[in-house]
Amino acid sequence: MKNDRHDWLCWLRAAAKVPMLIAGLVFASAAFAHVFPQKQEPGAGATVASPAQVRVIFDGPLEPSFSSLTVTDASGKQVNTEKSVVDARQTAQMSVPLPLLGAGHYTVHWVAVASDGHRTHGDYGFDVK
Ligand SMILES: [Cu+2]
Repeated sequence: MKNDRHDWLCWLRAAAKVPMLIAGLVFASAAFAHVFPQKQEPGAGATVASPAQVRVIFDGPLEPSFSSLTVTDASGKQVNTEKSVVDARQTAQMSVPLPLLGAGHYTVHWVAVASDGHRTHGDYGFDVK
């Protein structure tokens, strides 16, 4: 009887670990599937002379057809006239060429679709002096 009870408790202890294990796996796979900016040029919050382009390097490869960068001025008007492109060789890198920008605050909106289809998005600002 004593042994039976011990086995039951061991089983219960082992079973209690299963949800934690599943949660850990889900978290790990979710973290792996989503890409986020690692480096931005110009940097977030930077004040620069009118940049020729905005370039964002992500922490994983991007799906070129669904990922994008758009740049808007302080009034919300889009200033990039050309579409952003994902670098064919470095697929974690995306850039958009810019026309000459006047002084002011600009916002970069990024949409990053990872190669497995997971989508993340965000924005950040920089200033042109
Ligand atoms: Cu996802």
